[in-house]
Amino acid sequence: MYQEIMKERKAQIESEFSKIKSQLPDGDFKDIFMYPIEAGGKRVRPIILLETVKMLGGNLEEAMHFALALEMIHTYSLVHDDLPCMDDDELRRGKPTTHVIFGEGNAVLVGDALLNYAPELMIKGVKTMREPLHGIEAMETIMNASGVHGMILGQVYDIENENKSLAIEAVRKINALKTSQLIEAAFVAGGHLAVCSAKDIETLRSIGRHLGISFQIQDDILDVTSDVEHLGKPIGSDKKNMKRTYVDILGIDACKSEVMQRTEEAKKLLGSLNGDSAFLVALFDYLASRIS
Ligand code: GRG
Repeated sequence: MYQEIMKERKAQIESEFSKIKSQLPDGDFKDIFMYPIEAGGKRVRPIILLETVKMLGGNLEEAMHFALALEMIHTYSLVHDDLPCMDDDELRRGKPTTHVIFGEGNAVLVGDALLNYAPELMIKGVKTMREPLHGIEAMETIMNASGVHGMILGQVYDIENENKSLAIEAVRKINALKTSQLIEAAFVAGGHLAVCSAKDIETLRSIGRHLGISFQIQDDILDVTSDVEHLGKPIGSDKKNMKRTYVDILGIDACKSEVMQRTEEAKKLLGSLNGDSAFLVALFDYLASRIS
């Protein structure tokens, strides 16, 4: 059941991206722009947003604009993060990175274009909504989470601290911004779109925080235990980029146990919300044991 819904949601998201592609101006940039999106990815953030909306009884058609926008912002961050001036990585989502195929200039522009397309898409969504204010709140959530108070700030701290021997608190602070913010935004934006109460929004934020932190811890674990075929990106990249990780500081066993604890806490909080949470519970379990 979980696998089927996951497959169905991914297929829906891919099909919406194909529609977007068909509306782009003809020319080489159309394929360049779509390259990192079409390279694949788990689509975790848009699926969380859509399934949160579904669980809380919101409108899935309206939510799709926001889900696609979130995936575009996430994808831009990966394209820019892989650039030679940042992490300088050559493989992502199992394919050569955008700058490797199309050059650095194009990779910068693809990232810029994805980041610009996201609010264009959300504004289009808001205009069709019966209750546009909730759409604006969802959009505000996503844009704040990815900006100077969120993911970009996390990336700034990450660059500042490369090559430094950080304490666990600093690693937590960087990752709470760099990774957790977009995952939290998926839950909170979903909550706004489903018009839920302020109390439920805070519960969704806490769920997102637990899941976002455990997502990054799991990423750090996989960076030392997995392989390039499963991950679709080089392993050991944190060491190459001289970054302190949860695994360096806490060790693998403590990391695994924190992933489990946070996943259980997120499931407990989910249970306090109204609606059928079966799919999200299964998704949380998958994320805690993912191998890619
Ligand atoms: C360049 C502004 C800017 C930000 C970059 C997100 C990020 C900040 C860098 C990407 C590198 C990294 C390890 C980020 C941590 C978040 C993370 C684990 C991203 C990978 O997300 P997945 O596993 O990737 O969902 P797919 O490919 O499945 O979408």
